[in-house]
Amino acid sequence: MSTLVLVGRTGNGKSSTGNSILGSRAFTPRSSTAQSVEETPAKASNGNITVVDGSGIGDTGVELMGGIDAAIGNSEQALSLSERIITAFILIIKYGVRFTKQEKDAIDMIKSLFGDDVFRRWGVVLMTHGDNFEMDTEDEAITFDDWCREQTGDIKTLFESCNYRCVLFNNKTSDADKKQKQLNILLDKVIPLKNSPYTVRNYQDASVNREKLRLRDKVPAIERKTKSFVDEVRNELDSARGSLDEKIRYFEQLVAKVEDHIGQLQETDLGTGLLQSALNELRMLKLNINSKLNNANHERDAELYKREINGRRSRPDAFPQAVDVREMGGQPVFSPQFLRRGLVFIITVSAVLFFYFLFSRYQATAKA
Ligand SMILES: Nc1nc2c(ncn2[C@@H]2O[C@H](COP(=O)(O)OP(=O)(O)OP(=O)(O)O)[C@@H](O)[C@H]2O)c(=O)[nH]1
Ligand SMILES: [Mg+2]
Repeated sequence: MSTLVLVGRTGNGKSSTGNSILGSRAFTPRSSTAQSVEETPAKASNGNITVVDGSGIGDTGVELMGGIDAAIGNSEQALSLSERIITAFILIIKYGVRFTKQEKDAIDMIKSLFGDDVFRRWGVVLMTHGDNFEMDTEDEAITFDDWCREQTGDIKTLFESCNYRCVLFNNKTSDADKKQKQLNILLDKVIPLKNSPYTVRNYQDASVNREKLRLRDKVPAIERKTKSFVDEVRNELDSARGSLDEKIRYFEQLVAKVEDHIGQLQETDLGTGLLQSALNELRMLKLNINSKLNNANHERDAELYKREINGRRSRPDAFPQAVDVREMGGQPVFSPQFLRRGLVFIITVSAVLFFYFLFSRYQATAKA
């Protein structure tokens, strides 16, 4: 029994390939003009082959209907339809179309859903529109295998990653032999993978990938929310009123609020670095508030000091203030001792001069 899950971008030919594998019209391919027919995975079997048409698994960008949550839901459904054992993931891409960034994004998306090594261990690249290949190589003797080996760039990387398990399908052919031959080539590539199929365990191992995918989806919204939080706090910061003490308390509350926000974002980031720019904005804001807080603290210290000095000057016992001045490294100029000693000095000098004057008058009178 083999279970094949067909994944790839919308319109690449998943449903048509499913029908070619099963030899019936089990799935409804879209008409060339219409939009996707199936929007969620569907399953059909024939004999010992089960095919899960993984509709919606591999869509990205504008094709991603219902967002990441829907894509993850589709991957869960594909796993449960497969009865939790998948023999191979068949990546459907179109032959003859440039391998674009969208194709690469689709591959990354499938890796995020099922695990980084999903193609390396269980992947087969199936190129539809084999009829175009036949037309393109009509005049050349080149096999599809040779063509694959000649490729360069991103598509080469893809082929290498699944060890050149590549198959070409023409879903439009009515040639029964051709149909059987291409199916046999596919099954030959799939059979060796049966030894170690993809299980629920592998799906669980990829849960971190899926969480990161969810996070990536939320980044723009988180950044928007952070920006409005930062703007709001900046406004509050600029319009802070009240006494210095009140302002300081307020700034401290804001710092705590921003730190709280940073902690939450760091947890949400899951070490991916996806929220780095939002985190940087918050860190800048924190620096900003801290610098205002420091200024306010200095201002308050200066004010307290001034108030203390003024308070002491205005008291009757203001002189002892001089002691404080000395404590600060200065010298007291008019301390009480200084004044007392000065007074004694002046009185003593005046007394000496007075007695000297009396003495000289006495001598002058005596001579006369
Ligand atoms: N010429 C040619 N057309 C193909 C081939 N395979 C698929 N198509 C056409 O490609 C279109 C899309 O094929 P679908 O099988 O509906 O593709 P899908 O991946 O199931 O698309 P969604 O279900 O919308 O995701 C249809 O018109 C098919 O007829 C092929 O091998 N050759
Ligand atoms: Mg389809």
